[in-house]
Amino acid sequence: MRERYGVVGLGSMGGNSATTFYIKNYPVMVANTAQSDLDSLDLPEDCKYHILNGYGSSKDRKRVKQLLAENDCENFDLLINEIKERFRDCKVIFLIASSGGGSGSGMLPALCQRLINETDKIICVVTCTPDDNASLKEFMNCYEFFRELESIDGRGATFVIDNNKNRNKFTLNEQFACYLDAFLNCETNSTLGVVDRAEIESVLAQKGMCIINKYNSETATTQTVIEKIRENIYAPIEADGVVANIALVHSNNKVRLKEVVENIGQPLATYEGHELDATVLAISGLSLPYTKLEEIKQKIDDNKDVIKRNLTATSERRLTGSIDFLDGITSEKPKTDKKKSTRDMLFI
Ligand SMILES: Nc1nc2c(ncn2[C@@H]2O[C@H](COP(=O)(O)OP(=O)(O)OP(=O)(O)O)[C@@H](O)[C@H]2O)c(=O)[nH]1
Ligand SMILES: [Mg+2]
Repeated sequence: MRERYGVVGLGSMGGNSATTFYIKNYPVMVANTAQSDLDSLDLPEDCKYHILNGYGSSKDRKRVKQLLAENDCENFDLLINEIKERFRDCKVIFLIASSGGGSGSGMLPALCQRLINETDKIICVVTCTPDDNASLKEFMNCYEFFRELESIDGRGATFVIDNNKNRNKFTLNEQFACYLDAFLNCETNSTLGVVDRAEIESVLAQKGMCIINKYNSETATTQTVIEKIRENIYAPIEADGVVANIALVHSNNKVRLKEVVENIGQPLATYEGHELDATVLAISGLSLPYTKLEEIKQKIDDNKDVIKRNLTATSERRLTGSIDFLDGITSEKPKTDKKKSTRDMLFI
């Protein structure tokens, strides 16, 4: 089963998270511009991919894009081919990177776009938003990251871990891996009903934000399940009632799907399974965390003068013009032009 699900970790956060999936026996590859970051990971060398001529991006998303664009996108092509080759038997690829860093954040949307164009796999994204103590640069990176991601058509589920939810980032990685692994393994053979492989994958194929929680069978009740929809490791979900799929797999008879649905909003589809050793709830097709991103935008706006001064000092002026993008964000974007040039896909 696990061979169906490939994990690509980009940058430091991606590398750390991918390691937790490696331990759970998923096929894993990690890529980074910094060899030292790769060296720090407890993974076999053949899982590690160093981007040629890279030595870190120091929180500069543009730097990794330029590196991928050099020589007619040579590095970009090499990296994409490596991913396609390694995960050729996978049905779903999870791309993991922080939104606030340079390397992972700069690469992920571009790789997502190309994998959608060039494969028929479901491409899911796992990212994290910076905690409140992060630097302005991280908030700007985060905003740009979501702007690019949002414009990509045909992508699968996006998981957004909120780094404010735990001071220990490794705990967040482990919790997420535990929840996703539980969902990927939630196909039972109960006569009461199952969530089958096709249903699991249609939850993952859904564009928009996705959350997965796991509850042990002793404590899972309608109330605890509902509480954890909002108090968990993820960015806060929007209060707009937008939702596409709800999958609930029971381990006891104490959770009522109807009440869970009433709490979130009416989805297009619900799936219900039984007799798992833990209760698992997956919700996909949620809105991206626009309220959270709006707060981040506010933080950037409040510091505009500082940012402008710093950008002028380094004669880098692009970002001041491109930060207004969240306005009117709810409207559906036109279909991505599949004939875009490879370089365009780097969002340069
Ligand atoms: N949840 C989680 N967040 C992490 C982890 N490692 C780093 N972060 C967060 O990610 C952001 C920094 O991004 P990194 O992933 O370190 O950056 P990178 O992709 O390696 O890019 P550069 O080092 O800037 O080239 C910060 O907000 C960190 O708090 C991790 O293992 N888990
Ligand atoms: Mg790094």
